[in-house]
Amino acid sequence: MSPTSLDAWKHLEQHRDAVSAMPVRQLFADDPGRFERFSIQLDDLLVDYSKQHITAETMARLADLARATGVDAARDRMFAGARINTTEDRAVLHVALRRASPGAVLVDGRDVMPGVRAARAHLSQFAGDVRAGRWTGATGQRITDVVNLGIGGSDLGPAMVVDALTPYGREGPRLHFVSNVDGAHLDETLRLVRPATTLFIVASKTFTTQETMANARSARAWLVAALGEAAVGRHFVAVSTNAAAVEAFGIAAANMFGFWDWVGGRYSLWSSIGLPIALAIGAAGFDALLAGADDMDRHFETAPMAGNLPMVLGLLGIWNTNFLGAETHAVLPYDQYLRRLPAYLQQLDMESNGKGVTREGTPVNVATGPIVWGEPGTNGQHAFYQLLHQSPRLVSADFLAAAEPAHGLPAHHPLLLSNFFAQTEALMRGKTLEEARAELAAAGLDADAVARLAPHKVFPGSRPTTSLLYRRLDPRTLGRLLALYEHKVFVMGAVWGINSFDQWGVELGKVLASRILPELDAPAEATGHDGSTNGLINHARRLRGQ
Ligand code: G6Q
Repeated sequence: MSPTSLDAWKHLEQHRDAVSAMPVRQLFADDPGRFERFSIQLDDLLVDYSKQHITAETMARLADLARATGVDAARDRMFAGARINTTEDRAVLHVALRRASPGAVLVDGRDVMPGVRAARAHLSQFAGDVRAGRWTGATGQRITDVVNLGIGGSDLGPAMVVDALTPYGREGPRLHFVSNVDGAHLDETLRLVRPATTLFIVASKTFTTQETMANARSARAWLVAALGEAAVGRHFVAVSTNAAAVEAFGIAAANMFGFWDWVGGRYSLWSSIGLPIALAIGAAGFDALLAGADDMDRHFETAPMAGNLPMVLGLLGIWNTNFLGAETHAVLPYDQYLRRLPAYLQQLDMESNGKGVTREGTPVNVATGPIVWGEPGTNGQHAFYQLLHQSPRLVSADFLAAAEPAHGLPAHHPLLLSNFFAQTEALMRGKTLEEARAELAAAGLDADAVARLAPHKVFPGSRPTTSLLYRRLDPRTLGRLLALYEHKVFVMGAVWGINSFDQWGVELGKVLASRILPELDAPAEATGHDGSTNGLINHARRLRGQ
């Protein structure tokens, strides 16, 4: 059922006009307790959403919507291992991968936890062996470089985490991530490494993905050309759920790290797909990442609605997307180490919630998953922030920063933080025409110049932002943040009543590409598609000398 037919939804629509008429700066002036009211602190992690365009009534009505759409019950079904991914008939249990507390997690009556613990032990042991030089290449040399060959969920999570935790990985091997089927990606990476000291991880849940298999075959040929066929076993390991395909590729079962169909690709960095993370920062660091995520899971499971971070952020996402009309959501880390976070969240959010029908297959009738984008601050300030400040479009944004830097140039940090705080302040406050006029007059401009320039200096303000401020970007904090975003996406999907865990849109492209591939080198021109697609294939054939 579309949520738009619920009374709770209609009440929010009625409420919107009243709230929109009140600038957020006015709401701050009227309520000295606004920051305390609309911020949540979990240990050192502060989430301040008081600059959102909301009142206490907005939050109460959003909570009504969460109750009416059964978000609590949906969450409990996920944690209990129910098959909530109905179109693929699968449980959704990435939360089991980081679970620290004892006790069974059942899927169809079978406890998955012994398998989870065994897979984690295998991964820890191997990561330790490589890092300590006990696992060497075929010539006995230490592994200095690891190349992860995977795409989508088998790339974005580990690549982002390894980058984010760079200061924790200085003693481990160098990590490289090759995802694109464009040969440039693998070619340029292979120029940086040497066969005798390089380990390849073929990371693919299905072990059938065209891009990953093409990169794996080319990497294997490169290695064999230098060290011979017998070296493959020391230089290739696999992460997959498909043991038969892994063995067919020539990787022994002992060198395969498994996971399960109840781990979705974009939720898989907590599984063996996280092997590059453990190699980079060590098994203890990977465990700390999982522990941070587990902390957030417990919070999501138990905290009351008003103080529950994923609930609050998810409901604010619904408010901004469906009631205030924000079509896009910017992720703006004031943390260079989180430069890949926007790309990671793009997949997490847009692949999960970019859906048009409810779980029952009827139209949702409202916009779903926002378009997620972003860049680290302060770079974005000198590029696209102009639009955030003055365009008639409304963009919601998350700002993130650590209070303490993880790098060796602490004198830069106040510069970074002051920009973060100034931007959220400016986006919220804006500048009225009267203020712009007064400012220009005070600068000594004549009346004509004031009248001419003032409209260009007006900022609407009330641009909704959430600020996430934590002590330090360490593995545990990163785990908390990523689980927070996973559950925020869950809450939004549950309100819309959609299946956040399938990805039929991804599958369509995979099927069509494999149909076109042989046509590029076939003897005859392509005729079986629309005029444009035939034209493109045939032009490429001519340019390639066919
Ligand atoms: C993630 C998606 C998708 C997937 C890739 C790689 O949720 O399903 O991004 O992760 O298509 O798939 P394999 O791991 O099977 O190669």
